[in-house]
Amino acid sequence: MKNIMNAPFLKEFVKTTSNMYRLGWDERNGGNISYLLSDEEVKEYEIDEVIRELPLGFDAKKLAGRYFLMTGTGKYFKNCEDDPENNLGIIRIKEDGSTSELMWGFKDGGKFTSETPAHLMSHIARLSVDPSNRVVLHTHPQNIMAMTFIHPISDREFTRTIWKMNNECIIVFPDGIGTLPWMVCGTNEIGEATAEKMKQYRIVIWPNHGIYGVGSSLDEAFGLVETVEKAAMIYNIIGERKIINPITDEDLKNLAEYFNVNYRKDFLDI
Ligand code: 2HA
Ligand code: ZN
Repeated sequence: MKNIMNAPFLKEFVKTTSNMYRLGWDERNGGNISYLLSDEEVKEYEIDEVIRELPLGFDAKKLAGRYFLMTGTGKYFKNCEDDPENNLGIIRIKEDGSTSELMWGFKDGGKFTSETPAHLMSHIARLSVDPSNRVVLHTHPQNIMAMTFIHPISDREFTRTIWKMNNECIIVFPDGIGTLPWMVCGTNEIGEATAEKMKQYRIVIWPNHGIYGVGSSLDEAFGLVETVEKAAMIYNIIGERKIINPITDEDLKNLAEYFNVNYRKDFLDI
């Protein structure tokens, strides 16, 4: 059995939290990540003893037996790389679906992120449409947050604006962006609403708060979020100034067709 401290998935995970912290996206304890471990990953490392039980407070039966590496509640992204064992944990979902078992980490008595409902419910939703999904990532990027204060909150309108701020966008997320109304964070309700959106989107915006991105790897989930954030930054730089050289709906259609992506045709006025 190998020591988990050397696990490539753990190294990549903590590098991601450091990177996100340095981008200014994860102030204080802002942001959280959950990573579904594969059976091979679990077997290789010493994570087969239950340390203690942690109740979930919602039904995650569909994830029974699965292992998740997660950030801890109240923990800072800034500190994960130097001290993974206190700031992160690995839980296994019990057969009853409403309890989890701590298998590693949260050494100082901590527990999983306050956004665990949104994370696990999003895993369930994404796995139902994409069995390769592994990562749910939540963060507070500056430009996305700013944009949600001044832009209409609708899936179609938000997606259209972002698609038109960078040619890459329709190629990277042809499925578009889901948006929620403002809701109290950390609750089962926002978890359920996020997961509902995740059945059709890989990106969900929480107005005045942040964003969720998902994917089959940390790179993929992070890459989605950074692409949206870059586009939101262009939007904010342009501000009130008149756009005289726009990306048109016709341009978007041509891009999507050339790159052969299955885009939301109903989001274009064509
Ligand atoms: O706990 O990001 O949404 C940190 C958060 C809550
Ligand atoms: Zn948050």
